[in-house]
Amino acid sequence: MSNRLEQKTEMPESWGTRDLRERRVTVHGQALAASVLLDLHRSMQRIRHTEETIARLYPQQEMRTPTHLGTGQEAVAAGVAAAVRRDDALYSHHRCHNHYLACGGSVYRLAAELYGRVDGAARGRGGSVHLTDRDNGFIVSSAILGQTVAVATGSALAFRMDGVDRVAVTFFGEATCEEGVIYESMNFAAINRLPVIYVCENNLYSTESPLSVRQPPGTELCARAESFSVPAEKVDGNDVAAVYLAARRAVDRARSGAGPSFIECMTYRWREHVGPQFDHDAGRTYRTKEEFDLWVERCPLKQSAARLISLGLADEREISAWAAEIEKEVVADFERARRAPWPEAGDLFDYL
Ligand SMILES: Cc1ncc(C[n+]2csc(CCOP(=O)(O)OP(=O)(O)O)c2C)c(N)n1
Ligand SMILES: [Mg+2]
Repeated sequence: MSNRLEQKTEMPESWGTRDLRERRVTVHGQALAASVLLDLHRSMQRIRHTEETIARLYPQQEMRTPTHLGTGQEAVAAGVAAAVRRDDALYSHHRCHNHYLACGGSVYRLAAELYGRVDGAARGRGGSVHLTDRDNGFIVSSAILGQTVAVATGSALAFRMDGVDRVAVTFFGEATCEEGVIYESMNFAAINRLPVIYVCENNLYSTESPLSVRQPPGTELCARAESFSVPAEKVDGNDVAAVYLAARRAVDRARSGAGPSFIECMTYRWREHVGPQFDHDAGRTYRTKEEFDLWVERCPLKQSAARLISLGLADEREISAWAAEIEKEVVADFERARRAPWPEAGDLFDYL
């Protein structure tokens, strides 16, 4: 069975002609179908517009859940989710909307979860950090750092014991590399050649603490993974095609029985750690405006759009039209979710 992108059968008509989509292009020395780049871009647009809609509506105080937005980090989720199959198992952490959406999670069910409604991804009981969409392979996210690293490793062990060729993927922030559980997990996965992929989103900060106060100078997280004989790759986490290609290599390795991989994606969170504001608007100075501006300049969507244009796969007008179409759908989903019913009080103890 092919990966998520190659599995797709329907192609929206507004999204390039069949001839265009089937054209082969070369990116980072690899031949790819144009459809892959187009779909990766659309996936990031869907994430971006959903997160921006949350940021706009959050101050209305109707989403009563702490919310960690992933604006600026879309390429990691989109690139990795596209490289796996729908029957693989993906796990995430507190900054999970991007991963849930990239797996194909419904915007409406995410919005309903944030509003605490019964149609929410976790029936309105979990809030922003506890999403699930098993039909799309998004098993669960958890706010306890490192927890899903161990659980994903256990999933990979189950796949091995069942003799199936499924793979497990776990996303985590670089602060999880300061916890013991990841090293126990990688060690166990390496010894047992488990089909698990550790995806580290290195956005340089853990809440408001920079790497310099958390890791010794010269730390290379890939070297730590390699010390357990886990093949590791550091990629530009704002380049969606680079992430996709690295994830595909790791997935091929896992599925062929060659064991775990570690991918470190260098990226940056645009908004505050938790909540919709920008740090400098809130008067916080733990990051400089210059650093922020530099990373905004490296926007994953901007880079991807420039690539589509330079390869002749789309022009600016088309890309804006796709964005407008997606935004309209997202806004409609949020409006519908806001009007959805609350869970019944009598059901409170169900599903425990
Ligand atoms: C075991 C554990 N310790 C501490 C926390 C509190 N906490 C929540 S998010 C966070 C920062 C995590 O940083 P990182 O893993 O780099 O992810 P990012 O927020 O940058 O995406 C911390 C310390 C927690 N949720 N779980
Ligand atoms: Mg971080």
